Amino acid sequence: MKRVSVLGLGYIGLPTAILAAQAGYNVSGFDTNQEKVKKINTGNPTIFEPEITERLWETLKDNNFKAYSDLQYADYFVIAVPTPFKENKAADLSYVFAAGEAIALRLRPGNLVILESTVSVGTTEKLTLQLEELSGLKVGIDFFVAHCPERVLPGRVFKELVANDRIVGGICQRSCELAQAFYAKFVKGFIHVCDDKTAEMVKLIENSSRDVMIAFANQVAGMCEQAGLDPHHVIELANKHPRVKILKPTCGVGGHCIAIDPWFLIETFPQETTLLKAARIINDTKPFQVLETIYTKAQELRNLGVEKPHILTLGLTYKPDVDDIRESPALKIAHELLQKSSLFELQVYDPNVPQAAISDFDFKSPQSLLKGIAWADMVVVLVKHKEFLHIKEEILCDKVVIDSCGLLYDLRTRHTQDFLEGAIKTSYNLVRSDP
Ligand code: SAJ
Repeated sequence: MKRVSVLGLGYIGLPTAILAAQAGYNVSGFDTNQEKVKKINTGNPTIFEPEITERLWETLKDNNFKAYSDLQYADYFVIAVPTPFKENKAADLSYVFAAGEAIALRLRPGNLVILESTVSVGTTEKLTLQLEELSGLKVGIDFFVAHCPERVLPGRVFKELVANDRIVGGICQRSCELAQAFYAKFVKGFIHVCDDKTAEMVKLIENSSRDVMIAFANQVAGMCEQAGLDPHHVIELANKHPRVKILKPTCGVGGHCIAIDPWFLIETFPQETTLLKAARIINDTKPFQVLETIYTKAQELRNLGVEKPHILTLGLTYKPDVDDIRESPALKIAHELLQKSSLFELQVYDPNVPQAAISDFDFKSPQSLLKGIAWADMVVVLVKHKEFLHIKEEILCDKVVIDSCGLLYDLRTRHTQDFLEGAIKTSYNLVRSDP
């Protein structure tokens, strides 16, 4: 049985390790966080992702997977460590090279090293040089390297790890073949082969293109608001055109990918990335625009005699239906509001985020969504979690509602559909009961 060692047991590394184990590899996971290693080995996945707990339990029970705080020997090393940016937005690749250092000490002839983390163009080559220097082995002869960027969407990881096409960027032809064979055991999507730099560029432009498209949606929202139009309705109608697919405006772009990866390109290609930079600025400004609207509406309430308006914000995560609050614009907005406690009372509600995850903040939360809404003068929808789609619009009618992500539009559309379906059913009954 081939051995796989996955470096970094986070949102990508752990599901990849579990899936590889379920596909028949003997997998060891490596993470520098000993607490995490302990938890994973006792069946606590430490992250929220559909199916993860059951799958982790199964692999532990079958002895196909175990986490370690020291790197194990393997046939395949898969690097899935974070690649954040520094204060000055330059890529911080230190975790990748720390992983390279650890692998070099365990590298054996025939091994394949796969870099899954998102990196600047040219990093796979630098990693290869580091491995050669530290191990004394020769790439293409003794060992092999490929960049195979992950492309899964948090919340759908186990589906997308299997179904999505993969890009395999080998440092040489043999590296491509080996990496292709490695993924073929669990990937049903097509595995496209190219060189390492092409794979790096592909990954970075995927996320940058999404950032640019979201910036466009956010600018559409700004124009519609000025014109007194509903941006969600306008976008839905524009998308009826066969070649238009505008994304959705929200309270900003968060997470650890879309808001970061364009900077890797801006750093490397400063002259060719003016559009990317503009998109970054538009999307980073969005939470402040939402805050401005909140302040204006709170002042209007004060003018009406509501001395300290009660504000309830809905959602803290970086996007709907996940528990992840990293780089979350919603959290940023709630945190800013918390600093203004002399101006209003704040409560925050997010069904997906456990209290422990936000213990650093002094947030107050209502006992339930309905109690929170009943308490509030103003409801600010920051994230459109599934749970909020069950809100009855009537209970919001005496509140100021600031809706940054189109919840109200969805509620109305659903009500209209219910109404139409009801009307169709009624007329059907009438026809049937007509003698
Ligand atoms: N967002 C909007 N409007 C939209 C869609 C998203 O404002 O119409 C916001 C979300 O609210 C969130 C941010 O963008 O704050 C990012 O969310 P996302 O769902 O677009 O993407 P991520 O960051 O969860 O995952 C992305 C995905 N990349 C692409 O869709 C091109 C995923 O496939 C990548 O694997 C992942 O980045 C990654 O790890 O790079």
